[in-house]
Amino acid sequence: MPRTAKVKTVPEAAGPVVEEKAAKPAAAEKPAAKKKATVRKKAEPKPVFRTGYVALVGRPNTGKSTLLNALLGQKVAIVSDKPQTTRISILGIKTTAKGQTIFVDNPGIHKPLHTLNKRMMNFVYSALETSDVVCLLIDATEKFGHGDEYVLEALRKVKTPVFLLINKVDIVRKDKILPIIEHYKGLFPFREIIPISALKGINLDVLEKLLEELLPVAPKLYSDDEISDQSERFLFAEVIREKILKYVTEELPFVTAVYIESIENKAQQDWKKPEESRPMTYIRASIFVEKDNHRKIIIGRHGSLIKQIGIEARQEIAEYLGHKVYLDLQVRVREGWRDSEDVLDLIEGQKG
Ligand SMILES: Nc1nc2c(ncn2[C@@H]2O[C@H](COP(=O)(O)OP(=O)(O)OP(=O)(O)O)[C@@H](O)[C@H]2O)c(=O)[nH]1
Ligand SMILES: [Mg+2]
Repeated sequence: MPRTAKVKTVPEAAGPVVEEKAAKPAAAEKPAAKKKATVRKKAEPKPVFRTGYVALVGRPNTGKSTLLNALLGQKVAIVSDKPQTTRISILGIKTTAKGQTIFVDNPGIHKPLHTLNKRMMNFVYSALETSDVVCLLIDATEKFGHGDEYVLEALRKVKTPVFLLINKVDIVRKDKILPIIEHYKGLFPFREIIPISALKGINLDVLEKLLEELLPVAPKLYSDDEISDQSERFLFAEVIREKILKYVTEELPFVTAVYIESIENKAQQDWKKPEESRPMTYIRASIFVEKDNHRKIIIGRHGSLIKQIGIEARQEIAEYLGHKVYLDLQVRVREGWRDSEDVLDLIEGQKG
């Protein structure tokens, strides 16, 4: 009697499945040790890949752009201590073996007075509508006020999960955090409430893990080396604006815009070794302000401020490009540019 094939099944956790091949009739019986056995690899669950959009929203100055940079481990968005720094939403793309999280850094939510601000708010509303998860950032050092009510109102229509991120916990006493959590719990059905510090990297690993779990199973939308959706031209304009914001106060941060007129890559001749030439980028940029006294402030005494802004912006752009940069800055008065669709189109158009 031929022996029938015998398939030994073992519980998955016990190890690989061993399948014996059909044995030959008894006449040709061989010692058991010589029987051929095929060892199959244990069936592993197919890894799931998750891809989705996470909107970072909140009042101005709550640390959205700082968080974006911290999550990516690289500066893609400019940061300043003045409100309304971010004017156009930008993407920060993080790709790992498990998924691709596309963070959307947005302008701060505020009541818009100019066309510029209305456009800024449109970026926020469209991010709220299209994201898979929304992260609302609040500043743990600030008291709850009308601005926060306005933000929560904007979130009422959101159908996706909303996380509350209580930022800047590195500079508040621990006993201040629990009352904030309790207060916000009563105001909105947040999916998660996480105290974080974007600046010091506190709890960002927890945040990332919870976010990734909520993203839909989907293939990546951007290649592994893509980290942002902004053009170099826009990035350079933003770097210049960041340096301006560092030095100006009052209405100046709000009335300043930067437009890159041209970027030219040229080779610079080395007079000692004329056969060798080094790359050099020439950037011409216009700084728009609304009044002549704004122009005077940005230029500074004997041109000292514009010089300092130029030095810092040039250094950062040169570091980014990895070669020398020549930066030509001109301050121009464009009265009422914040309500000029043409100027706003020009500035937005730089993003590419
Ligand atoms: N101490 C502390 N400061 C922070 C933290 N996160 C951000 N900041 C500071 O808060 C200020 C505002 O940061 P931004 O990242 O520009 O804030 P934002 O929300 O993007 O602001 P807008 O673009 O104007 O809406 C900067 O001075 C940051 O250095 C934090 O976790 N701790
Ligand atoms: Mg910002």
